[in-house]
Amino acid sequence: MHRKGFIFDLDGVIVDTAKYHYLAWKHLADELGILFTKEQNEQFKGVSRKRCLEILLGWGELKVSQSQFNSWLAEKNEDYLQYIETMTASEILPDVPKVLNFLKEHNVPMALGSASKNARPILKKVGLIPYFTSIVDGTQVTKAKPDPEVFMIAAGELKVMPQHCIVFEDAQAGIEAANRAGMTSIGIGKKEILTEAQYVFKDFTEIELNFIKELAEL
Ligand code: B16
Ligand code: MG
Repeated sequence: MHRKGFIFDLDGVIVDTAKYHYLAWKHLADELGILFTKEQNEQFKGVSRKRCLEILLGWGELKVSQSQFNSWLAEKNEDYLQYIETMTASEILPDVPKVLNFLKEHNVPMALGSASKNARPILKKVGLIPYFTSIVDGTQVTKAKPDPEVFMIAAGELKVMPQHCIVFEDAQAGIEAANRAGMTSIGIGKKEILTEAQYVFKDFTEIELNFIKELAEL
């Protein structure tokens, strides 16, 4: 059994579904007459669907019944599902397969640690299910990032100690979750935003396999 384990966030790390989340939230926001910009969408990254709607309604200063809330939540998701319906492997972010294949070839266990309840269907669409020993998604997690729960469950399923896990994340909340779990945190995105990450790369094209090899202690 390998000592090290790798955990990947989904949206913004493996695939760019943030653009689809944005379009679906924008559609609902327009319908409700609430201003919603791409900058505001940044605050939704890594945040659960329910929490996103609470934030959106807060911006619009709207107070609604539970049943209305649930119906908007469902509407947003149905819209989002239409976008992801047409996803293919071509939407896997550049050089992600390079890293996944390398780790797979060396039998290093990998997990998915995502806040999304749609993580499994997305992984299926892009053909990446076979890479992961464990898939932990929004359906299994009770405490959202920055709580470390999602990554702790993943480490447990990989049977790797948290301090021997390496997490790839694009959201501030996700980096905080990884740090709180005592894991190595690797930010994918902007250094100015992911200030708490131990390492930051713009994307996977900047990551050399030698670096992965070192992290995996191969
Ligand atoms: P869903 P990640 C997160 O996925 C997204 O970053 C976030 O924008 C989204 O609201 C959340 O999943 C919930 O997604 O509505 O599909 O359950 O980045 O943790 O992979
Ligand atoms: Mg993400």
